[in-house]
Amino acid sequence: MKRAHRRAFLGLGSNLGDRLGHLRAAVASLPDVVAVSPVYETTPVGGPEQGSYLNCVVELHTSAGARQLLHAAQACESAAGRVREERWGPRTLDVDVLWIDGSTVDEPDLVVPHPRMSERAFVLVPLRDLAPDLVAEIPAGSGSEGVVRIGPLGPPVS
Ligand code: GSY
Repeated sequence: MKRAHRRAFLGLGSNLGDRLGHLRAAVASLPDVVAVSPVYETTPVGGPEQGSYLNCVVELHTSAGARQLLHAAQACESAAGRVREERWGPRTLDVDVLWIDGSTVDEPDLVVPHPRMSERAFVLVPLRDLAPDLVAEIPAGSGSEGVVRIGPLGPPVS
């Protein structure tokens, strides 16, 4: 039976190389994107000392399941030349499956909704732009003072 289209959100972040270019290329290659939040420059959360991130959130209307979305996310990360070295360390591109309407997954390599999304202003602020119904508040201590709106993502540069 064909699966119905569901609303889903992915979080994107980059703090190495052509940060905006990595975000634009990922959004262009992801399936079923219906909306893209503004881009924010954000203070790194966790990990070693590292450069600031650009973050945004995309909304999909998709029949893809959580694992298919994880594979699409990992393909974007590979295309951006991501090398998995230090946990929480700097990266050309990070794409997280944040939330899928009506879907929960709890597996070693994939947890949906994303377990830390409600603690991270760099996710909550752009997510609220697209889905105010999902973000009741930005909690104090989530780093919102380090989240600065840059503007729209814009198209990939060919
Ligand atoms: O979890 C995504 C990668 N990441 C980020 C990020 O995207 N933005 C900010 N501000 N800090 C981060 N720390 C990690 S790890």
